[in-house]
Amino acid sequence: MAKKKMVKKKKATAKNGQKSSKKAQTKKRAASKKPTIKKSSAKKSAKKSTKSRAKKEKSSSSTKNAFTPKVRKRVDAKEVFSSSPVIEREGSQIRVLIGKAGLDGHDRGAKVIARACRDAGFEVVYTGLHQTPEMIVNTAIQEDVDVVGLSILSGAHNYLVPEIVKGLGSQGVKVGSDVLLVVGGIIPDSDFDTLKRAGVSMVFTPGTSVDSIISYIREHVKPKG
Ligand code: B12
Repeated sequence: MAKKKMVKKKKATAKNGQKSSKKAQTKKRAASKKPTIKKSSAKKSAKKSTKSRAKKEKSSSSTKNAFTPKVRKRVDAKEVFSSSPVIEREGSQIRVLIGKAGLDGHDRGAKVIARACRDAGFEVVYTGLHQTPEMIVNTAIQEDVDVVGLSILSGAHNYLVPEIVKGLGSQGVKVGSDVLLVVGGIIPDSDFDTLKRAGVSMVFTPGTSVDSIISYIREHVKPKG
């Protein structure tokens, strides 16, 4: 039995030896077959990958720069409308029209300003919602107001304001000398210049204190003489 085992062991080692020698041979062959080119290509590819990574990083950093939002400085309405005119009024009280032109229903601001003007002792005419430019022009002329105040939150100011200015002009009322035109509501500062050129004296955006609006009107509508 012991002999048999020994024989088996010997056979096994012989097999193992064969195997190991085969392995060694294939390794050797592989090593001999593994040409230096492969090694160098590996190096090259490594170099390539580092280069491409650097490129990617560069491009990603450049794209980052391209898409980083630029913080734009907000324009102060007081700076743009610094040279506002002063209107001379005939009556004893300042007469103000609060107009809500357009199709939207944002009337809260208009109502707040109308009430504040009334509390300040002004005579106030509030048009109510959904007025056309023509309706506002007619009311302003009929009521002989000193101030035309428009509340616009719909985004249609660049259409509505010039229409109203044109309508008043066609009836002989000059904006900036016969009446003071002020606008309140959602007005992007990029539109301030356009509105100024149209004849608007001042723009009041959300958050403006009611007191500062009243003071502005008082300072820009003075009794005649
Ligand atoms: C309340 C509100 C509503 C209410 C309106 C209630 C009402 N009866 O007024 C409801 C829920 C009905 C509403 C509906 C809609 N709304 Co809305 N709404 C608002 C919100 C949140 C506040 C407006 C408000 O009342 N502010 C309080 C008042 C006191 O402030 P104010 O009006 O700005 O007034 C101040 C100044 O602007 C200035 N002022 C205003 N008017 C005047 C006039 C004069 C003469 C002067 C001197 C000064 C002055 O003085 C005031 C005091 O500081 C604004 C967002 C915002 N932060 O402004 C959106 C906003 C106005 N709504 C908007 C939109 C899109 C709508 C809808 C179209 C939404 C929809 N898809 O349905 C609808 C339209 C419905 C309709 N039929 O019109 C947009 C408008 C976008 C634009 N212009 O490009 C806004 C800006 C929201 C947004 N960021 O997108 N809305």
